[in-house]
Amino acid sequence: EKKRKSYQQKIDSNNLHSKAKKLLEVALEKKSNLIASADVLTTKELHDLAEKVGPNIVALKTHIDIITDFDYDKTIIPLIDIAAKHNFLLMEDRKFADIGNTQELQYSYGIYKISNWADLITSQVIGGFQSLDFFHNSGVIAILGMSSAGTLTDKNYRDEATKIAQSHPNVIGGVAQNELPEELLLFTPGINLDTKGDGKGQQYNTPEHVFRNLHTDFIIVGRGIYKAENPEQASLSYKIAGWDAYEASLG
Ligand code: 5IU
Repeated sequence: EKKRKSYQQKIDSNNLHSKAKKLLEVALEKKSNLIASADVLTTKELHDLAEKVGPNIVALKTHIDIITDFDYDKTIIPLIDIAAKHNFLLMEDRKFADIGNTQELQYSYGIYKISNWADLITSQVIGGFQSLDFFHNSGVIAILGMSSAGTLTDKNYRDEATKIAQSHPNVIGGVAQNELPEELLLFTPGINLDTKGDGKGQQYNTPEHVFRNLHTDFIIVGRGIYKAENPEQASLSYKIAGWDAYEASLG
């Protein structure tokens, strides 16, 4: 069986993006590879969740456009403070999918001003290599494959998308359900310890499965944590499951 690289080996590799380095350092410091997906609808829920799970995560993934009472000063400024306090990164799952010029505007303007605060952003690469040129302040995580049933990200698409991700200096990794070239960090959503699906197309695997078979670097967990009776405890369980699975995958 092919051996995976450790987080320390990845930190020591050449030309590492500063945000990838930071993420890997936080992982080693906190013994966590857990990213909590905060798919909640209010500023208060977002901040409460961030405070509860903060000690156990390397990053909090947001869909900032679903916050119904969004206000930059009330939503983002305290979130930045919570992230600093608990030492985690902010990852905006924006999934940009347009030409470079439009993405540049969406990244920095409007009410969300993502470039001000997001350490990491997700982007489709369907607009081609140059569409990623403007994401200067964040590490880009390219969408290469999806976890949902019937996704159009077939092998041909994934291979071509992966080539763009590998060659673009702004890209630190990809979201996928397959193993990636080892210079790209692999982020895997569709993780749940208790259920196989959500009846809306989502398909779940366990941390053990994705570390062993895909050599994942980071697991992304949404409802498994924020819908749990005790999100703090659930984040600890996923943190431990993720770290144990990582260590086991080192062989
Ligand atoms: N997400 C996926 N699958 C994907 C991609 C993104 O689930 O292939 I690309 C997002 C959607 C949601 C989170 O924000 O990850 C997973 O949430 P649940 O753990 O609640 O299913």
